[in-house]
Amino acid sequence: MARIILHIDMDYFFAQIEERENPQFKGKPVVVGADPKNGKGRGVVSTCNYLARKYGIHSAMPIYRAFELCPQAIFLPVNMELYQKVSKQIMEVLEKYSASGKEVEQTSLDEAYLDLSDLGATAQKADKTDYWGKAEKVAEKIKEEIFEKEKLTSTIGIGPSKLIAKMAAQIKKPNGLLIIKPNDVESFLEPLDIENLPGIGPKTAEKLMALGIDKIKELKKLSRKELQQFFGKWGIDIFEKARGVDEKPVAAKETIKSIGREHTFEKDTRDPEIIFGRFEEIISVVFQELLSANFSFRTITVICRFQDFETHTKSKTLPNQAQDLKILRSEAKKLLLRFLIEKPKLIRLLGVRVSSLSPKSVD
Ligand code: TTP
Ligand code: MG
Ligand code: MG
Repeated sequence: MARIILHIDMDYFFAQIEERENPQFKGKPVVVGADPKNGKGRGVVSTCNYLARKYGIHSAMPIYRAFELCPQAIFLPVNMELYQKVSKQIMEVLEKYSASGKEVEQTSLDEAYLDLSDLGATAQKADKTDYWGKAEKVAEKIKEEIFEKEKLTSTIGIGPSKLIAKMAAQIKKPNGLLIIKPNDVESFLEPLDIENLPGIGPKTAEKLMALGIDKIKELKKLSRKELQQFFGKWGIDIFEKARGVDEKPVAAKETIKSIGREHTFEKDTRDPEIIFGRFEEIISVVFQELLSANFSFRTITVICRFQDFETHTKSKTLPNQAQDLKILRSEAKKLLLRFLIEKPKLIRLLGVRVSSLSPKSVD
């Protein structure tokens, strides 16, 4: 029987919380991130509201650029403590909707998957009516409850896999809800742009466009072998995703094996300021997620993909469990430095992962 997977992602999360806290911002462009310092600021945009997006502002854009595009926007610093608290409260709502409280997989501060397959099992026994319709009702209730409790809007996608659920949510933003049943997967995917497929970023898209491929329908004309020749093992992943194939289970908190974050640079780079600036951000996001999940780690892994897609990882395992940002930062940096020294190539993607996790005991 098909699984029923729900994906929820909060709308313009940090910025929406700021709007809620400051009703006077309603109707104005709001940008959360580094201080723009009148156009001289360093650092990047964390996120912005949809009004600011109309000016072309988006996450990860240099803050000075956001200032150029819309100097009259309201620029705010990141209040991570508040966003974490709200995130926790939202996850608590979601847990109520999972049969055992265990089927919730939180994948970032504002994002989670919920496995609702149980609904199918019980619905089938009781009546043969549409259990996808029941899932839709659950989604409506979740959106309503979060809105009532937190005064925040969210978008939900439901599908037979994590991939389809996430894509459904992504294209219905903001404040949307979209259900893709197993029989509709093909017609949902085919007309979409290749860039809608998670994992296909601007660079991969560019290569595919050069072959005249811009829609998923066309991407499906490439064989598994051809894609593998172009992109290596990753090509097989693309082949399967283009057909909606994704067997990954929803992994509840207890089974989380690692917490990690990756970033693909807009342009391949060796610029130490860009590399270390971004690296620092990745580390702090990973650490924040570790804290929200209240885990300690023992192993630190740094992932580095070079210009030519060659991808390497380096790991360090500590003698003891730790939940310490300084340790994470210094060990991760040592690993990164080794990459920089060993390979003189431009860097395309950087990632940091912590693993050998264990729940942090209260002390
Ligand atoms: P997203 O869910 O990617 O973005 P969003 O919630 O702001 O907007 P939407 O989902 O409506 O498109 O990220 C969630 C939060 O994570 C976001 O509010 C801020 C933070 N974030 C960063 O700090 N840097 C980033 O590059 C991204 C993508 C997100
Ligand atoms: Mg979001
Ligand atoms: Mg998100």
